[in-house]
Amino acid sequence: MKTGASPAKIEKVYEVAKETYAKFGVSSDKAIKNALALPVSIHCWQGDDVLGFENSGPLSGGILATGNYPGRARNGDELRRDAEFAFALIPGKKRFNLHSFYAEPEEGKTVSRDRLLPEHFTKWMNWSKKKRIPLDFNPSFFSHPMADSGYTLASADPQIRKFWIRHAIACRRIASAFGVNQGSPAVNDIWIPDGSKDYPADRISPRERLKDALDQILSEKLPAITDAVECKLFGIGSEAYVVGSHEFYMGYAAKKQIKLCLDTGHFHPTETIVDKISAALLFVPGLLIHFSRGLRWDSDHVATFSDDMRDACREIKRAGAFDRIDFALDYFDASINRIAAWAIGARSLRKALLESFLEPTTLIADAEKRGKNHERLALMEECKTLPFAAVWDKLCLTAGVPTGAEWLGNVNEYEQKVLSKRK
Ligand code: RNT
Ligand code: ZN
Repeated sequence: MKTGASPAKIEKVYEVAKETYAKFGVSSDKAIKNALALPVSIHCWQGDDVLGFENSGPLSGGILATGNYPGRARNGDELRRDAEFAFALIPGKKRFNLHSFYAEPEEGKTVSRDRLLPEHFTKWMNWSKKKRIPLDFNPSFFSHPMADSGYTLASADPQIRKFWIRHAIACRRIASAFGVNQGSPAVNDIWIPDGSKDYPADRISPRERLKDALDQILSEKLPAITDAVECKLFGIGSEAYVVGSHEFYMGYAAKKQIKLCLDTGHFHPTETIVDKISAALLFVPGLLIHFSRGLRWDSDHVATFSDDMRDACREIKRAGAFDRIDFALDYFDASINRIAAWAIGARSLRKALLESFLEPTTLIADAEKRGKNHERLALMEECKTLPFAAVWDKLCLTAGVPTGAEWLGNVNEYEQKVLSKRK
C-alpha cells in the first residue's frame, strides 16, 4: 500500500505546519524531540496471547485473549524476533515489558514460579543490552494451578498465600537485576486477579491479607527497581468484588510512597483516568499508566488514538508531570496480526504524546487565568484541527520509521515470510 508521501513532500508540508504552530507559540521541532524522547514500554504478551513459555494451560485470572490469527510466537527466539520487527515500525524510545512466565530456564526444564531467578532471564537481559531496549517486569499471579481458587496474595489458605508471596519476592529481585543490568530502573508492577464473581460476605479480610502480603513483599530494599501496584474495578469472573480496588491501592501506594498503576481499561466503562492523574500525583511519587481500551466487558482491546488516550497525555502535559509517569501498553488481541497490534497501539500512543507537546497550553491556561473561558474553550476547539498530521509524518521521518500506512506493507511481508510458516 503506497500511502506515505515522499520525504521531500513531507518536509514541504511540515514547513507550513511549523509556521502555523509557531503562531500559537509552539515549536513543533521541540515537540517532535520531546515526543520521541519519552520511553514507551511495549508489553511482550501481545506477541503470544499472554500464554508464556510454561505450558501451564489457558489464560486465566479474569482476563481473556480471544481469536486464533495465525503466527503466534511460541518461544523466546520467535517473540524477540517479532518484537524487533515491530520496533522498526514504532518511532521513539522503547522499553520491553516481560511477565515472569516468559522465563527461559534450561531446555526442557520448568522452574516453579516461587523459585525464579535472574539467571532464568539471561537471554532476555543479553538481548535487551544488545538492542538497548531496557526491560520492565511483572510477577504473574494467573494461569497457574495455585491461582485456581481465584485468590492469590489475598487467599485465606496460608499455603497459597505464601507461595505467591515467595513468587512476588523472587520477581522483585529479577526486576532489580534487570535494572542494574540496563542501568535504568525496571518497573515491577503487581497486579493480582483476586476477587469474587458474586457478592462476598466478607470484603475486609481479603484486603487485610493483601495489605499484609504486600508489606512482606516490599520490605526488601533493592536497587534499580520502581515498584507499582495496579488496581481494577472488575474482571471476567470477578464482577462483584476485586480485592485490589482503586481505593485500596490508592491508599496503599500513598502510604508506601510507591507508584500507582492506572490501567485505562480498569474503571467503570464511563469513567476515565484523566481526572485521577492530578489528584494522585499529589500523594504518590508517580504513576505507571497501562494504555489499553475497554470495550463493553473487556478491558484489554488494542489501544488506539482515542479521546481517552489523548486526554490522558494532554493532562500529563498540562500538569507538567512527564518525569513522573511511566508509559506502558497493555492489551491482547489474538484475532489480528500481532505485530500490527503492537504497532497500532505504540504508534497511537506516540501520536498522543506528540499532540500533547503541540498543544499551546500556556495560551489556553492564560485565557483561563484572565477569566476568558470562552477563549479557553475556543482555543481547545481550534487545536483539534491544527495541521497535526504533517508533524506526525515529520516525526516518523525523523525517527526513520515508515510514514502513513506504509508499515502495513512491512507487516504483510513479514507475515508471508515468517509468521505464515509457523504451524
Ligand atoms: C489485567 C491487568 C494486567 C495484565 C497484564 C497481563 O487486568 O491489566 O496488567 O493485563 O499483567
Ligand atoms: Zn494493566
